[in-house]
Amino acid sequence: MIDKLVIANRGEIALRIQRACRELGIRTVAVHSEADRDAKYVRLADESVCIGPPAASESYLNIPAVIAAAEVTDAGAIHPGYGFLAENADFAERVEQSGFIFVGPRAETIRLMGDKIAAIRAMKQAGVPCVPGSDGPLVEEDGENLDVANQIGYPVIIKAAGGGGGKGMRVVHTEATLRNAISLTRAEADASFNNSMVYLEKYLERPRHIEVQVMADQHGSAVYVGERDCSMQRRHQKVLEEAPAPGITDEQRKEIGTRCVEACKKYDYRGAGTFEFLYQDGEFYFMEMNTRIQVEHPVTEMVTGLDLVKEQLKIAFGERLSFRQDDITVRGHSIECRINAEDPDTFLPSPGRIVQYHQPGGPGVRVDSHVYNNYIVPPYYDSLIAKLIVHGSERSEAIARMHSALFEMVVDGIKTNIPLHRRILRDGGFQRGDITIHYLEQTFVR
Ligand code: MV4
Repeated sequence: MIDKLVIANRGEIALRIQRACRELGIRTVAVHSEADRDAKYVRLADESVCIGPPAASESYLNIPAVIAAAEVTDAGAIHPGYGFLAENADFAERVEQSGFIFVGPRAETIRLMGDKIAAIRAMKQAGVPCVPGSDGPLVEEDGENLDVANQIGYPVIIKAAGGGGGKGMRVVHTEATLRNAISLTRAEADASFNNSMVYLEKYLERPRHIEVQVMADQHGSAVYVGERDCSMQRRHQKVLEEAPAPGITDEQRKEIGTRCVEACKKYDYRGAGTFEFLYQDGEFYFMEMNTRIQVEHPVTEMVTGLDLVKEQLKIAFGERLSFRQDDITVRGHSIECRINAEDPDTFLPSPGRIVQYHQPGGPGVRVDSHVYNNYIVPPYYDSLIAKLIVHGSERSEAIARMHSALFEMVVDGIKTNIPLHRRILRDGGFQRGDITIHYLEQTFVR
C-alpha cells in the first residue's frame, strides 16, 4: 500500500481527495500556486509544496514541477483530480515512468479516449450505441462527404477529433453549406488541437445529456454505478446535475450500464470513468468518455452510498473492487447545485473576499467546498466555490431540500449564482424533469 500521495489539484476537489486519503491512512502532499498559499487544503495537508506562480500554466499544469514535488516528498502516487492534468496522457505516462502510481486509467487509455474518432470506433466495436455518422475521419474529397451527409440526413454536425467538451464543432443544415463548414472546422481544429481530423454525425436537435459512471479494477472487474442527468448547462458549463436521470427505467439503466461495462472489460479500463451520452426519444447515443473523476460525482455517491474517490485510490493501489454489480442499488434522488463566484445574470466571474459564509445543513445535505469566512476567491482559476448536494427519498424531496439549503446558504462579499439556482428549482420545466441541453439558454436565461 502507498503511504503518501500528491494531490495535483486545488479547491474543493483537493479537499475531497484529502478526506478520502485520511480515511485510508494515506498521508497527503498538497501542491499549490503562489495564489493558493492560504488555501484550506494546503493547511490541512500533511505536507505542501509551492510549485509556481498563480497562472495555472506555470503551476497546476507544470508537469516537471508536479513530478518534482512527488520526488522531494518521497510520495508513491499522484491523484490529478479533474481539469488541469487529469486527462493529459503525457502526464500519466511521465508519472508512471518516474516510478509513481497515477490514480487513473493507463496512459494508453487516456490517449485513446482523447481521440474522439478512435473512442467512438472503439465503443461501437464494443457494442455501445453511437450516433449515426461518418464512421471515421472525413476525407478531402467533397463528393464523398456529401454522400455521407445525404445518407445520414440533415442537420449534421462536424466535430474535431481532438475536440471535446464543446470545442471545435459546427452544425450544418444544408448541403450547400457542408463544404465550407468542414474546411472551417478543419482549420480551427488544426489551430486549436494541432489535429485537422474531423468527423460527421447526425445532429440531434433536442437531446438530454445523460452520463454513466463506471468503476473498474486492475483484475478485470467492472461495474456501472448508475447515471446522472447533466442537461442543465450553459455554454458547456454544467450548472446543476442529478442522479438518477429522471424517467430512466431500471431496465434502461441496466441495458446501457451493461454496454458500458462490457466496453470497460474489452479495453481493460481501470479506475473511475464516465460514458457521456446524448439521450433522445428513448435512445442513448455515445459522445465521448471521460477518464477522470468528475465534478458531479457526489450525486452518484449520495444515491449509492459508495465513496468513489476512495474506490479510485484502492483500485490504483491494486485492490479489487469491494462490491459487485448486484451490491449496487440506486436509492432515492440526489441533486447538485454548482455554486460559482459569478454574476447570476451575466455569468461574469466575481472573484474577491467572502466576508460572510454560512453553509447549510440538515438531513440529506452535503457541501463540498474549500471556502471559509474571509477567503479570497482568486481570479486565476474557475469560479466554482462550493457544490451543494442534497439527497431525498424521491426527486420531490430532493428539490424541497435543495430549496431549503439554498435558503440557508450565505455567501456575502462576492456575487454568486445562488439566485439562478433558486429560479431553476422553482421552474416548471425543471420540476417536470424532461428538459433538453438547450433549456437553460433558450427558455430560461433572460
Ligand atoms: C452533439 C450534439 C447534438 N448532436 N452531437 C457538445 C459537447 C460535446 N461533448 C458534444 N456536444 C454535442 N454533440 C450530436 N450528434 C449536441 C452537443 C451539445 C451538447 C452536448 C452535451 C451537453 C451540452 C451541449 C451543448 C451544446 C451542444
